[in-house]
Amino acid sequence: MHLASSLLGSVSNFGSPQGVTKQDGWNHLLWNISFWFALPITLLVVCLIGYALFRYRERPGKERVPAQFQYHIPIEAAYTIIPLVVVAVIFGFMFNAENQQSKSPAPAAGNVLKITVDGFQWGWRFVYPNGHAEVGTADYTNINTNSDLPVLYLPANEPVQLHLVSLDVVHTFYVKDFLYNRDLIPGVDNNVNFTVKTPGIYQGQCNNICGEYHAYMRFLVQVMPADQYNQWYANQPACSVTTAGISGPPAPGTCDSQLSKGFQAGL
Ligand SMILES: [Cu+2]
Repeated sequence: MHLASSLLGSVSNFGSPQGVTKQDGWNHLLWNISFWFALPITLLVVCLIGYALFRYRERPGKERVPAQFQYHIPIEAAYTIIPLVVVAVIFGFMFNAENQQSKSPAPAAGNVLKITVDGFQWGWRFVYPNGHAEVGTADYTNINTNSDLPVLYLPANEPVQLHLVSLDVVHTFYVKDFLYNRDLIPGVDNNVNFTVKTPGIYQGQCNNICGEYHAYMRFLVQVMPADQYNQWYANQPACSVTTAGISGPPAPGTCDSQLSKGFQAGL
């Protein structure tokens, strides 16, 4: 029953997750628009291939060289201009979706929760405003368990800003249900702003091949109602560290180093 309903859900979204943030509507729209462009083009191409395969199949006793044409200007113009227009239109929607998604929360949104996300080979560290850190390194022996992944705890229905910092190579913060990802690039300040509407546990992962154990660079996002989140946060002492994973935690830094970019993973 659950499988059937989730299958139905993904069919009605053309295979996309539903999305759980306030900002993902633009990406959802982009996905749907791309689908409606792709559908007729796919049908046209498949039908033409099918027609050519059938109409010009080899038949015994019918050996002939097909008629030879070249320089058919109207056809060449059409198959150049139409794809350019399609790509330009989709690019416009993509440009808009990215701009909308990247907009910072309006100043009126008040106190935005700011969390620093450090990515390193191969794990994550989430640092909260009081210096509390959730750190996890890959469990190189088991890719199938979620029980020892680092967890990013977030309040639902409150604006959140993640400051994405790479401690070594390029990584990508990707949560499928947010319909979004953004790179962590050494030396580049990347921020991502969103408000998650639906409490729940979501899977995240690095989405950029970043070395031998890239595939193990996973994390969880646990989104809680605001009061539950506040209770959790109140129980995290300033500068405390919670670790996950089995390959040993990064060397504990001072609170200042935890809050700075210079933190070394120490693996
Ligand atoms: Cu990575």
